[in-house]
Parts: sequence; C-alpha cells; structure tokens
Amino acid sequence: MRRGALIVFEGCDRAGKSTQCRKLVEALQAKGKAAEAMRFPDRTTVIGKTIGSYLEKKMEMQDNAVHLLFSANRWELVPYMQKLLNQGTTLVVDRYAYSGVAFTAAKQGFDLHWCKQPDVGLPKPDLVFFLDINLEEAEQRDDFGEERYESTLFQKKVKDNYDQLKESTWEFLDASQSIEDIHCSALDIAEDIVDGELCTPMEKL
Ligand code: DGP
Ligand code: NA
Ligand code: NA
Repeated sequence: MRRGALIVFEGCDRAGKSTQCRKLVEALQAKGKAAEAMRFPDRTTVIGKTIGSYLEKKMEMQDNAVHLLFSANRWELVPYMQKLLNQGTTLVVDRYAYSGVAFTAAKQGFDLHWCKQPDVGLPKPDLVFFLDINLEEAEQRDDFGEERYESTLFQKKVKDNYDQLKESTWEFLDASQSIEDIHCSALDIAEDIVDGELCTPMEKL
C-alpha cells in the first residue's frame, strides 16, 4: 500500500502557517485523499504542557534542556505519525525539526550543528513549505503576543538560520500574497507529491 506524504510548513512567527496547514488539509480531504493536520510543539502531552508553560513564560528553563524537550515532543509523536503514514494518510505538520534548529540557534551560544543532533533519525519530510515573510511586513500584521521568542530582533535571527537549512525538498512561498494565492500554489505542489512516487520508504533526518 502507498504510504502518506509527510508535508511540513515552516516559517517565522505570523507568516500564516496555521491557516495554510488547515486549508491544505481541507483541500486534500475534499479531493478524497486521506490527510490529517498536526502541529509542533504539540502542547497536549505531558512534555508539551511543560513546553507550553515555558513559551507562556510561566516558568524558566535552561536553554539546552528546553531544546531537548522540543525534540522529545517530536519523538514521542513518531509512532503515531508512522502509523498514519503507513496507513496511507498524508500528514500536514505546522512546524517540525527545522523550527527547533532555527529557534534555538537564534539564542546566544548555540550553533546549527549542535541544535540538529537530537532530531537526527526523525522521519524526513517529503516536502517542506517555507512561508517567506518579509519581517517589516510581519510587523504590520497583528501585534506579537506575549509569548517567548515573539520579538522582531529574535525573528530576524530565526530567519537567517532558516536560510542556512534550505534543502532540495523546500518550496518557498511568498507570504505577502493573498491567503488564497498561497493556498493554490501550495495545493498544486502538494498534490504532485501526494500523487507521486511514495512507494519508497521514508527517509530519516
Ligand atoms: P507555535 O505554536 O507555532 O506558535 O510555536 C510556538 C513557538 O515555539 C514559536 O515561537 C516557535 C517555537 N518553536 C517551535 N518549535 C521549536 C523548537 O523545537 N525549539 C525552539 N527553541 N522553539 C521552537
Ligand atoms: Na507563536
Ligand atoms: Na503558528
């Protein structure tokens, strides 16, 4: 049986990832393809609840430790992801290991190489959409909330890190386009992957 595709949306905060994930899942389902949405961090698990309080600044945590928790939160969902992918369900994921690297490496004293290690071995996405937002434009969108990392200076560093993570599986989407235009481009590209050669086993990060 054909496996599902692992499709990830990445980008800085406020790039519109959550909206695009939802619309892509709805569109694939409407075309009769099995698809499910996921997001990382998944704040519903025990590990995810700790990450949630850290992001909401209800607690402090050492930076290396929190990096490992974000990774653990992805690892704990791997059995669930494998099960769905093996059943032929396509997963559309809001953030993944690339967020882990781009966000932690934006902190003082962290390099990309160290940041990548805990996620080595995770299922590798078949396709990564990078929602490319101009940070001046992002500033015009709703105000940043109160969560950790939500500052323009930090997001600038995150964006520079993302630029160093690009691979051939990445597709850049101009986040300044309308929601519908971005969605149409994403759906086109995603359908090619979902309908394509998914007989090969998943690769690993
Ligand atoms: P979201 O729920 O998409 O708003 O993401 C929550 C915040 O956490 C967002 O600022 C991005 C950041 N983030 C997501 N994954 C990771 C990770 O693995 N490590 C770090 N340090 N931050 C992450
Ligand atoms: Na956020
Ligand atoms: Na989001």
